[in-house]
Amino acid sequence: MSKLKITDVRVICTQPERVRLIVVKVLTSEPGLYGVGCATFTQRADAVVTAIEKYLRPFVIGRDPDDIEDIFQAAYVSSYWRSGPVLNNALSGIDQALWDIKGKRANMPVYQLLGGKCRQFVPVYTHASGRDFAEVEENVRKYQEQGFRYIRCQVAVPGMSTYGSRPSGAGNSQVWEGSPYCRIVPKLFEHLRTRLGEEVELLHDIHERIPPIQAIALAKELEQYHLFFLEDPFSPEDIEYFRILRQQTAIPIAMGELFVNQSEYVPLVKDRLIDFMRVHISDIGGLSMARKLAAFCEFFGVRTAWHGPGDVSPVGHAANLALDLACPNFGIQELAQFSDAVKAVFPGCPEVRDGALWPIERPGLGVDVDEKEAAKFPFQESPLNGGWPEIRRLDGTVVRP
Ligand code: GCO
Ligand code: MG
Repeated sequence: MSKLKITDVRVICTQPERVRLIVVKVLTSEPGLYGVGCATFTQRADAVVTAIEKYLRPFVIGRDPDDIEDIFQAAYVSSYWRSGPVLNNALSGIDQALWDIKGKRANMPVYQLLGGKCRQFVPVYTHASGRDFAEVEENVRKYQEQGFRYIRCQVAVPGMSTYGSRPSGAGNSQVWEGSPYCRIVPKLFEHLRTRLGEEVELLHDIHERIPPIQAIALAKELEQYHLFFLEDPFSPEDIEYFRILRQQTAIPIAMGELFVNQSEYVPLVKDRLIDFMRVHISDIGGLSMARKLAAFCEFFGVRTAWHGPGDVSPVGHAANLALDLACPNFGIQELAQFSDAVKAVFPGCPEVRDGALWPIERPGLGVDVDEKEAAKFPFQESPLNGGWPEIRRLDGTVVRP
C-alpha cells in the first residue's frame, strides 16, 4: 500500500455573517479523508488566501499528513522572514487541518490526542453591552437566565465610538476620547455589583484604547469590583507597562489576542505579569503552537482564555475547545454566538448549553465545512475590504484599536 500523501489544499472563503471567514481544507490520497483548519484573519483575508494558495499549497502537496510537527517547522521557516498574522494564519489553516486528519485516522476527537479531558465541560463567557448602565444590566440578566455565569460588560460612551457597544446619542461615530471612558467604566461596575451582587463573574475589555498610565489608574479603580479579568489594558507595543501595573494592583489581567510571536508572550508569562493568556490561536500559527504555549503557561500559573470572537470560524472554535478540555490550566473560553447561517455552513459547529461548551465526541475536530453552503456567502464588498475602521481623537489623532 502506498504511503498517505497530501494531494491538495483548498481555501474556502465565506461570510455568512458580518465577518469574513477563511477555512482551509487539506485533502489526502485516501479517498474521503481530509481535514479542515481555521485561517481567519478577517481584516486582511485576501492576503492570507494568497499566502496559502501561492506558497503553502505547493509546499505541502506530496508530504505525509501525519508529520504535523515537521510540516509546521519546515513551513514556518520557508519564508525566511517569518511570523506575523498573515503567514501565521495561513500556517494555522494547514496545521489545524492536519490535527483534524490525525484525529480522523485515530478515530478519536483531537482532545484525546492532546492527553484527554481534564474537565467535563468548558465554561464560556459571553458579551453584554448597552447604550447605558440599565441596558447592560438587562443584557447581563438575560444571559444569566440562559445559564451564563461569566459575562463581559461594555457600555457606550455617549457620542463616541466605543469598543464593544453600539454608539449612543449624537456624535461622530469615529471619534474617541479616553478620559470620559475612564470616568464611566468604574460607575458601570458600581451599578452592576450593587444590583447583581458578587456571584456573577464580570469581565471587561479595555481594547488598548487609552494611554498606559490611564489604564493603570482604571485597573486600580476597578479592583474593588472583583472582575474575573480585565483585558488588554495596554497595546502590544506597551507591554513593559505590565511590570508597573503589577506592583500596584491585584486585578486579574488577560492579554494576548494581538500577539503573533513568542518573543511577545514568553516574557509576560515567565515574569508572571499576566493571569490569562488570550492569544488568537490561528494568529500564532495554529494548534501546534498553542498547545506548547498552554503547557508553558501551566508552569507559571497562567491560565488560558483563548480569543473566541466572531472572527474565529467554528473550526477555530473547535480547536480552542480541544485545548480547553485537555489543558489543566484552562481559565475561561470566550464564545461568539453562532447564527443559523453560520451553523449551516459549518455542520457540527460547537453548541453552547448552560453557559458552557461540551466535548465534541466525533473524530478529529468534529466540525466540517459545507462548501456549497459556504459558496452562498461570498465576501461582501466593503470600502476597506474588511479592514479595521479608523478611530481618531477629537483633534484627529489616530487611536490604537
Ligand atoms: C475580543 C476582541 C475582539 C476583536 C476582534 C478584532 O476580546 O473579543 O477584542 O472583539 O476586537 O476579534 O477583529
Ligand atoms: Mg479583546
